[in-house]
Amino acid sequence: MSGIKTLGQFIIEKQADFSYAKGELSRLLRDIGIAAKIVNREVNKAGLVDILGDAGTVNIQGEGQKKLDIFANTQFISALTSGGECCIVATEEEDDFVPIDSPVSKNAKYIVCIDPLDGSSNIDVNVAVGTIFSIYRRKSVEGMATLDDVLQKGTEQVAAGYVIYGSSTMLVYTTGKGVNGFTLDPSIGEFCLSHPDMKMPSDGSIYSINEGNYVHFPEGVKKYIKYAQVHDAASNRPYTSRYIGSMVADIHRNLIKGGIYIYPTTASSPNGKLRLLYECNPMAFIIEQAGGTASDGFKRILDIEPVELHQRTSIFIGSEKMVRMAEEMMAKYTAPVYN
Ligand code: P6P
Repeated sequence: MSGIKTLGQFIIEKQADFSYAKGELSRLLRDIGIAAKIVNREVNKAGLVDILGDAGTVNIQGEGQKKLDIFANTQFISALTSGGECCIVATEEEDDFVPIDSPVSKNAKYIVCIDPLDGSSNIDVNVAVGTIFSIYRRKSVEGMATLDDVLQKGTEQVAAGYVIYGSSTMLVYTTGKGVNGFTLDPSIGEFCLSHPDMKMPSDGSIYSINEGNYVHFPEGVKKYIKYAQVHDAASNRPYTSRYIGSMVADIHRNLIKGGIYIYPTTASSPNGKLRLLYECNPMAFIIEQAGGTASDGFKRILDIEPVELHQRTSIFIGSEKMVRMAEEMMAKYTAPVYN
């Protein structure tokens, strides 16, 4: 194992960065890593076992749940329950938050918000999907944690990460001191440090947006798309359009190559489609820690005050210069609408 640094070794090593740390956050990250390996095993053999397709149920988002959505949700809640470091799980796949009411967990100090399997509609066609998670410290000091412990601004996150189940499986996370990426080595069953200190290029030439919704985009987004398509060699335009339909995969590629991912308001999603607590806040924390930026077109994502569990928001996230240009066009052509 010379030269290999596993996720577990890295977490323990970095624990020393936090004088208050007594190991709970380290164990919580370990628990998430274990569940991710179990989900990875099922994602990788989807098609060989009866885990593809629809579960025949609909989540609170009104989205048909895939069998793997349910499986992933169950695995992460189970790992967090048995790990004992989390007192509440807020997940895309449950209508309400899930109190972890075991003798050990109910006094645990951490809250986890999670999208267990983002982009799962891509599973049946073998396209990369992901898990997104966000970790907060509970605000209440005793008794059962409540929704008030969950509804915290993104600036309050103590950690955030994602797992991308793609050509290889990676776990990328931050605890507020930079971003590090770990690639799963199936031969030893460990996530191994492969992308230390990840930095997002300050500019890029990839834009990721579902242009099928163009007609209903805010005027500022339409102007940005046309800006991206102008031929101007000096500014490396026209940009390249890359949209996978899996937020984790699109943002992971843009984190490495530079780029911008935009999911604005549309006719079917007048408040934006992506969820603040377990998609936008964690991805915004990670991208900011890597040197990028994330807003709703007007306001920093991490400063948005959550008022409900499955609250949605527009998101403009990626390379600083690209997001700023898109924000300039939103300011010039689109008035902010906050319901
Ligand atoms: P659309 C997947 O459902 C997701 O939440 C993101 O991962 C993805 O980027 C987006 O929605 C795709 O949405 O409307 O373009 O299919």
